[in-house]
This record gives sequence, structure tokens and C-alpha cells, in this order.
Amino acid sequence: MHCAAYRGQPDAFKKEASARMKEKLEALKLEALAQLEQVTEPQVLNELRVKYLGKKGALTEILRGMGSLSAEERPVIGQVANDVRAAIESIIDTKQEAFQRAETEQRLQAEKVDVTLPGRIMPQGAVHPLNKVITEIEDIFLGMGYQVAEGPEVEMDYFNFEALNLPKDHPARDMQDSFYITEDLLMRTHTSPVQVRTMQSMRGEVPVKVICPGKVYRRDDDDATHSFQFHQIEGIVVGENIRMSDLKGTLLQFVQEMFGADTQIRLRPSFFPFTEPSAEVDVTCVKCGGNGCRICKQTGWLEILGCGMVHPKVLEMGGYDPEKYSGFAFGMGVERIAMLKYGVDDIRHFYNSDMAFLKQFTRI
Ligand code: 2NL
Repeated sequence: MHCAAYRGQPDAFKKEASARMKEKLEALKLEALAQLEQVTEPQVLNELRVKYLGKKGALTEILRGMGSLSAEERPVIGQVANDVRAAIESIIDTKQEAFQRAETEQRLQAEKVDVTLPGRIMPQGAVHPLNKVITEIEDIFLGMGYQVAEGPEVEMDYFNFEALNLPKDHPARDMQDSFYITEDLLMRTHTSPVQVRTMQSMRGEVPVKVICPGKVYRRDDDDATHSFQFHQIEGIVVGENIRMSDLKGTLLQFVQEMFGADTQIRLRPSFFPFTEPSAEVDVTCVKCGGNGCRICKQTGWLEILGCGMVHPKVLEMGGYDPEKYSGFAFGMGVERIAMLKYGVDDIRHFYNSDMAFLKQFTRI
């Protein structure tokens, strides 16, 4: 068609065709470069690449006329065409690179992380001082081979009193002043029932060697040293030939780990229905070491727990023959231990969630 029209034409025509093609190519080049100069978006750059250099683009369209050129003119025009293509391509490539650089730069800016900024401080909680003390006491006894046992806070009258040698008419039962739920169900007044349950579940196996931490309840009016709900840890050991000296040695080891290696103990005779003999245990004052101060009321000693040899009747109700087995038991108030250890002067500090108070324990 277009090319066929020139085929077989005289040389003068071919010369003219060559000149016109050259003109067209130069014009194309100027037009393309002018348009490329305006481009500000990579997408437009691609459109122009297709428009000028594509298979169906403007350059290809012009080169279709090559067939009507003479053999001498063809390489000349071919060279011009190549130069035009190279010029356009070069501009496109340069622009393309610039766009890519700009895009990379923009992404780097957007994703910039300043690693020198200080980290965000997350508010950090802490273990409650009472739980700290419980864990610490547990760890000390775990170190001596004890296991930790827990039980219900709503307890049967039988486990809380009966099995601990406190029969219905026992005066201590009135003294206990408890929260009853029904006639034979109450909030436990100590964690001793857990030890009775443990003994019974052991079915006569020895040794029994457990400590029982947990909440206990008494109908007290709250003041600086009393609370209707507090925490207790009791311990019991049952086996053959368990003696008072085992109890003394165990408690000495405990207080020295808890309050310091220089701590000493003394036992004073006392009474509990579930132990015989019974004793109160004092430690040398945690504040003055025994010289006498405000904390120990000038005595040098602080009472920290009660203990004794398990009463034969209690052993029996636990499923152990008191003729064959013996045992010791002890009990302590967690709040009292915590107050002595941390110098807290009012038990109510542990319960009213005062952040100023609690924050003092975040780094202990
Ligand atoms: C105290 C005194 C004590 C016990 C608790 C106990 C438990 C069983 C058998 C015998 Cl199953 N005794 N526990 C013994 C003596 C004292 O606690 O002042 N607690 C705060």
C-alpha cells in the first residue's frame, strides 16, 4: 500500500522519500523529547514508551516506509532511526531511574525508624507483698522437702473443729467466733483442715510433710493488727520417731532463712487443743537483733508462730496410729510475718489497694 506506491519509482522519487523520512524521524524525535520533558508520573512515561517505541508505535510506523528506499539510502535512514530510538530511550531510562529513586527515597522517609528514641515505658505490676511472703515461706519449706497443699475456704465443721480435737462443747469453739454458713458449714478459721484432709488422703502412708497456705476468716473487729479475713500458713510432719527437737530444728532453719542467719528462737509453753505439748515461738527482734527497741517493746523477742506435737486424737482422726506414729505441727499468720519483715505498722495497708503503699514493693 503505502510502500507499494513507491516501489519501482524512479531514483528522484526515492531520494525525496528518503529526505521526507529523515524529516519525519527528526520531527518525531523533537515531539517525543518535548513530551517526555513534561512527564511527572511513571505511568505517563510508560504510555509514551508504547506510543513512540512500541510495536505499533510511531517509530515503527515511519520505518514501514523503508521498503521504498534505495539500497544506499536504507542504511543511512536506518542509522538515523537508530539514533532517534536511542535518544528517546535514553531520556525514558533517565526519567525512569529518577522516578524509581524518588519512590525509594519516599518509602525510606515514610518507613523511617529512629532507633535512638527512648523506648515506651510500660506500666509494670508487682506481686502483692502478702503473696511474696507466702511464696518465700513456701520456697523455704520446699527446700526442706515439704509439699504445698491447698483446700476449700468454705469448710465442713467436722474438718475445721471436730477432727482437730475441738468437740461441739469445747470452749475454744465459742472463742473462735466464726462465720457460719449453715450449722455444719463455715468459713474456715485456720488452714488446719487442709492438713487433716491431707492426712486422710494419705491413708496411713508416711511421711506426711506439707505446708498449707491460704485465706482464713474470723469474726473480729478490724483494727491495726486484726482483720476478719487474713492469711495463714500451717505445716505438719507425721512419721516414725518425730520429736520436739525435729520441730525446733525445722523452725530454727525456717526463721534463719526468713529473717537472717543470726536469728534465734525460744519456745514458751502454751496450749492448743490440737497439739500436746504446745508452744509459742519467739524470734530475736528483726529490728534490734535482741537489744530491745520500740518494735519488740524492749524485750528483744517477737512472737511469730504457734506449734506443738500433734495431739494423739488428731493423729488418730487423720488415720495414723498414735502408738506407732508421731508428728509436729505449726501455724503462723502471714500478715504478721510480712509486717515484721517489711516494717508495716497497720494490717489494713495490705487490703486497701493504696498504690503509694503497694509501689514500695515493686522492686523487692
Ligand atoms: C497459731 C498456731 C498452730 C497447728 C497450728 C495443727 C494442725 C493439725 C494438727 C495439729 Cl492438722 N496442729 N496446727 C498447731 C499448733 C499451732 O497455729 O498461732 N497460728 C496462727
